[in-house]
Amino acid sequence: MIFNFRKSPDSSHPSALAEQTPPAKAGWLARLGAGLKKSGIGLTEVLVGTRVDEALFERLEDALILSDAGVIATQELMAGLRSRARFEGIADAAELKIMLGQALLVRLKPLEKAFVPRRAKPLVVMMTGVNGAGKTTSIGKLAKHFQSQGLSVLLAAGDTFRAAAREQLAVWGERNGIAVIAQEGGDPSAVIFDAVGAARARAIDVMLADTAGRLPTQQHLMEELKKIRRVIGKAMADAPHEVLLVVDGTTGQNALAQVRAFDAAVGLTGLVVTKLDGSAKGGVLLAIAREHPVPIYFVGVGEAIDDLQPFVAKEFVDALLDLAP
Ligand SMILES: Nc1nc2c(ncn2[C@@H]2O[C@H](COP(=O)(O)OP(=O)(O)O)[C@@H](O)[C@H]2O)c(=O)[nH]1
Ligand SMILES: [Mg+2]
Repeated sequence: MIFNFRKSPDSSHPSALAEQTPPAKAGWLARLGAGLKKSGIGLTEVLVGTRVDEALFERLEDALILSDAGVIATQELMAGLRSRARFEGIADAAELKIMLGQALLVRLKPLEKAFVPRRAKPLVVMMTGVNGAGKTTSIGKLAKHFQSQGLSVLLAAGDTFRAAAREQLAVWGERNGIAVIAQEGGDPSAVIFDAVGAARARAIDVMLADTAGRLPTQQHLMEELKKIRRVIGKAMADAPHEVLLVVDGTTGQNALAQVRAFDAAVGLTGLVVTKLDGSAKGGVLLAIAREHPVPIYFVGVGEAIDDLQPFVAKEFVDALLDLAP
């Protein structure tokens, strides 16, 4: 099973998983592919033609823009592709597709980074993002992911705005035998501060802190997020060890604005990109790579518990272009 691969540090890198495709994995790759194919309507169908000519390049350029790759990233990619196709005398669309895949991989590979637990005890992970991005769901999935690696997990219900968010976490905790630190209403910093203390006292391996959704334009809420980060640092030096932004993969170019704003406010260490199963906007990862690169630790490809997987650039590109793995 794929989780066993992650036990030793060397084979823990996601690309170690890319070499083989166990059955469980084939399922979620198919979902990633099915979602991305919606953006691929352009990308794959454009490249079905026979001849490589200017019209094909133009259709490809449009398709990249429509998938939310962004104008600058698209233009750079196209310039490289055109000159390479000319230089190598590429006349066949299938060859061009392979070239495009290579070009995308070169750009997305730097975003691939393995999430390394066990570097601190507890490893304190703060989850941020706008409403509905998938923060709370991702915490549940990550809790399961870490538990299956033999790590103990504790959750902090730092979304004190919505009682439902607390309930949602409590259900998760109950189902998986994980303690959840929560308070009725109150200050999110205080809840998370307490949770760090509890995690230390209980010798927990990974502590995941939920936070309320907020928009980058809501200044006071962004200030609150900074405060949460500072207070975590008071509960444990070096913490938070990870500050993750959860972005909804279907929001397209707006995701880039979120990456910029949350990074400026709290210093992001990584991204979780959710809902790629429903996305026609997979190109936005290219825009992030070009404009404001932050490592992508995990991608979400569905609502079920195993639908959060380490980001592997090669898999993403193969799914985007419908290339056989
Ligand atoms: N299809 C799909 N839905 C997701 C994914 N991740 C989260 N969701 C759904 O998105 C909705 C909002 O998630 P939630 O975790 O409550 O968002 P939060 O406000 O950021 O905490 C829920 O209905 C989730 O089931 C994903 O990868 N794929
Ligand atoms: Mg939530």
